[in-house]
Order: sequence, then C-alpha cells, then structure tokens
Amino acid sequence: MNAKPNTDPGRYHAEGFCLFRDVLSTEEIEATRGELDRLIAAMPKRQVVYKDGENREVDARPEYLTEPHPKHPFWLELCRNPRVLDAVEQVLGPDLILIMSHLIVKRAGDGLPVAWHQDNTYWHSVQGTDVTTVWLAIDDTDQANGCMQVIPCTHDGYPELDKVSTGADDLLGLTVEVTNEMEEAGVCLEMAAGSLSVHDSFVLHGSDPNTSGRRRAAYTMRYANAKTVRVNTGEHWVPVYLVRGEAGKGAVNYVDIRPGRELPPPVI
Ligand SMILES: O=C(O)CCC(=O)C(=O)O
Repeated sequence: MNAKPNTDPGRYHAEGFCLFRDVLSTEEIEATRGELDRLIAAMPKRQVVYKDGENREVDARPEYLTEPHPKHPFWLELCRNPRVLDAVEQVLGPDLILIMSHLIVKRAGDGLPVAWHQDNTYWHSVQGTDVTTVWLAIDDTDQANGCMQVIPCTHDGYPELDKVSTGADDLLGLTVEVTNEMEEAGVCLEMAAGSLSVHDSFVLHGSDPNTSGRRRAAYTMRYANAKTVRVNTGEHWVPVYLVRGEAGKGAVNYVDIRPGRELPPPVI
C-alpha cells in the first residue's frame, strides 16, 4: 500500500477517487474543531446505529455522529461551502444535491476500523451512479491514526458486491471480501487538516483502527448529480438539499439552499 494518492480530478472517473489539498483554511478548520468538540461533549450515553445489517443500541461513540447537517446550521453551511462544492463539481458536474453527512471521529488509541465496503449498497433510497463522498480531514490523518484507504478502480462497471459479517468490533459490522492482491493495491489517503478527498459510491474503501496517540476526525459529506440521480425523499431519512445548479425534472421535495438562499430552520 505505497502508491501516492491521485490529485488529478481528470483521473477520478477511471480510479474512483481524487484528493484535493488545502481546501479549507486553518481558521475554518479551527472553527470546525470547536463545533465538533461541542457535539462530542453533548453526545448521549447510548445510541441506535445501523450495524451488521440491522439497527442496534450501542454505547455512543464519536464515530457515529451521523447527519449533523439538518440539525446544526454550522454543518449545513459547511456542506454548501463554495470551495467544497467546486471540488465536487469537478467530478460530478454543475448540478448538485447534498444527500447525507456523517462525522467519523476516531479517538486517540481507540478508533474503530472501517472494513472494506461500497457506500451505495447501504443507500437504497438513492438511484443512480453519479454519487460521491467528500471526506474532509478535520485533523491531520495518516496510516497510524486510521486514514481512509481506497482500492482504485473497484467501482469499474458499478458492481454491487456481497457483504459478509466481520464478526469484529468495527464501524459497520459487515465487509466485502477482498483478495491480498486487491488489498496491496490500496492507497492511503494521508492528508493535512483542511484537505479533502472525493470517492465514488461504488469504490471499495475502509480504514484501520486508530493506534496512535492522536485523534482522527473527518466530516463526510455525500453529494449526487441532481439531474442523473433520483432520491426517493419519502424513504430517505434526511432532507435532500439542492446546493448548486438545477434539479432534474422528477425531483420532489428538495430543499433549495443554493447561494443567497437562507438556510431552513434546524430539524430537531
Ligand atoms: O472515515 C473512514 O475511515 C471511513 C469513511 C467511509 O467509509 C466513507 O466515507 O464512506
């Protein structure tokens, strides 16, 4: 796993991912860490998470800070940050919807691994392939604190790969089985805070546990092409936001937060 991450958006479609360095400033990252610390301090003791194919009640962990954006304007504003959207536009085109987000925070020495998986097989309300995840580094990230890893080109042909139980304590409880050869082709997305990667919803990715003395915090923001992807908003668990360009003809109930629009009241 020695290959350098691809930083050329022109290779995104062939390889399934791309890294953009220094997208947010030091000040923006410091403000983001402050908001994150407030969310972590307010975490409940127990929470229900989707794990091993079903909803389960578990001890709350900062890896499970799902969907902060409808509840807190700070995170929704970050999801429509023009520099974040410029990166997404380079791989998905000018018409964009925000469909989900998730803060995945691995505490120092105690961060859960994330087994190899594809995102799309978890999102049945989302129909289409032009879907990407922005993975924003809130802390510096490297292999020791559990940076994300991607197996290039595994999205090719958009296969829907079977999942099996990991039988271990990890974020999802499920994994896609990969060969040693595939694993060796994996790329570690090491980056400084403020940089981000984008990855296709079919590409295989995951991460190791955090064995370092440093926290690893990331904010994942999930976007789709507003014209080629259809989200069933009756079934989807959070509002869908139009963030740039135009929605497709069949779009129903998207919330318009394009530049200049006021943000809607938080959904509690
Ligand atoms: O943050 C990680 O380690 C994994 C992220 C991930 O699986 C995702 O963004 O879909």
